[in-house]
Amino acid sequence: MKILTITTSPYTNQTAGTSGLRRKTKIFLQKNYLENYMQAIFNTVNIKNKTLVIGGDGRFYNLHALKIIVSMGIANGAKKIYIAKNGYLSTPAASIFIRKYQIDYGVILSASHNPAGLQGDFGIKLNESNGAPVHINITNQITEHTKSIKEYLILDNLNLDVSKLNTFKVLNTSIEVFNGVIDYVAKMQEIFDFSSIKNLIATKKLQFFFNALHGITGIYAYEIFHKCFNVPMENLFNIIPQEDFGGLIADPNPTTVADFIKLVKQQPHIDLGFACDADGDRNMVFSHKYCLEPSDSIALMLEHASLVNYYKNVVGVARSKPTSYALDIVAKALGIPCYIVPTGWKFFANLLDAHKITLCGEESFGTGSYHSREKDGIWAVLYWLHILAKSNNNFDDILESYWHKYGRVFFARYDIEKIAPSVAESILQQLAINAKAKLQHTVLHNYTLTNCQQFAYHDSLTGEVINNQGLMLSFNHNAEVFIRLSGTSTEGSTIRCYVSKYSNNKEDFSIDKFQYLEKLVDTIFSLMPEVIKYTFRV
Ligand code: VG1
Ligand code: CO
Repeated sequence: MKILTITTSPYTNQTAGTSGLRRKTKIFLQKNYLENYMQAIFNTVNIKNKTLVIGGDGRFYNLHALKIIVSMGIANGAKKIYIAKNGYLSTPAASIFIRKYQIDYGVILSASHNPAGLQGDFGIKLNESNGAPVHINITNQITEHTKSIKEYLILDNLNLDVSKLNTFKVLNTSIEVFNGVIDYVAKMQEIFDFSSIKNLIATKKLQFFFNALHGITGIYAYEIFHKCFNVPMENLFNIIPQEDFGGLIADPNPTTVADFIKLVKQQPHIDLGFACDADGDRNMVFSHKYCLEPSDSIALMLEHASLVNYYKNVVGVARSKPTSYALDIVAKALGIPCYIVPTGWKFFANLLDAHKITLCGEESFGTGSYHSREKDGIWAVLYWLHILAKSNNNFDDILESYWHKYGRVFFARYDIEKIAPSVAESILQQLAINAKAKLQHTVLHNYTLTNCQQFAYHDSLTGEVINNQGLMLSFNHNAEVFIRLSGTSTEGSTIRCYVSKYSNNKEDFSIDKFQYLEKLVDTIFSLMPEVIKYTFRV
């Protein structure tokens, strides 16, 4: 077996976004595109004598990419490479595995909730030894390396079968094909009371449908929901991972899984529906009556944390800036600090490492905790099942009594997609100018703009200041809007517009959120009239 040094030339578009390098699959299929990026990673983090774990969400190109990366890892002198069987490893399971076995780096092959297949997207995420996405400084160094890359190292003709558990050695590198489910399930058993949940289901106090949308969570759902809790197979949907997610959009939100929500509503014996995204770090929870707002989910997890032994002592909580301030309200009532960070899980990871927080979440259907350094979809489902097993109330009662106690923060996100990047920039610049001109004036519908400023994050741990993370607009009537550019889109730019308004009037609680927010949405869009033609609500 020979190590080859292959001459290459740089690509100019290898800058990672919110969560790794995400591009159209066809871009990744260009000559040496993947190899260049991986060598830039290995040049930055120097994998020689280090350990690496690799796996992904099962999308198209995963196995091919996995073989290239393992061949390059060996050629670059890795001490040991752990490969998930069939290449199947969820993002949170990767994080838990890295932490458990003190592995130096993790490569996760996924573009998360983005569509898969030849016409879809592919992506690479790099995590470090704490299990979290690598620090921005490392990502920036990798990008710098991609600009001047001239050659890469690769082992010629590696014979690799990842369909069976196995250990063997290639040159100086040990290879272990491992089961990507076992350690994850063990972690969940450590946190949650499996026998209470099993009993909840056996006594028919709660029946649910779960939808893996043909992403990676099916393999975890089968092991936990079916094998540990005896949930019938017919309650588990799309649990076989498929390269194109069976044509589904593996991004659970009320719009994309509308058919699944309809299906659950047609079954009187089914109480709840759950779904996860392709790489298993997002979750969605709904009943016949309500779709749980992720901003409420994290607030409720905090409120009921005392029901979970593992979370008896919550030291603090955190949310991303776009997420509604429902969490702040509960944290304040409990006397617990609440941190507000920019979008992207790496910011939570720093706070988790420093033991400043125990639970954290974002509006984009992601919640997580100290147990991992990534958000965790199946964990969130289990958290809800555990709460329901330990409490005397059903899901709707829990949600309604929480609104009655604290008030409800109505929240919605509007995505303005596929805009030419220069147009998106100019829309945001113009918005800032329009907003400044309207400051302290009524904009529309009795909404007065009371404050407008860029969100800057002051990292209390490192002293770093990260500027320009989005535009914050405050209005009277307890209304807020936050606007930023997405860092995960692969087709033009996406502007995300997050709208929220608080009410403690009980009569309001049952109103549809889009109806409740309609006038506020009109108001904000009157400050950026160009976007109306693109808008998509989540
Ligand atoms: C989106 C979400 C963000 C999330 C990120 C990664 O980023 O808004 O909350 O952390 O995706 O999630 P952006 O930059 O497009 O808004 V995932 O499930 O891709 O790993
Ligand atoms: Co994801």
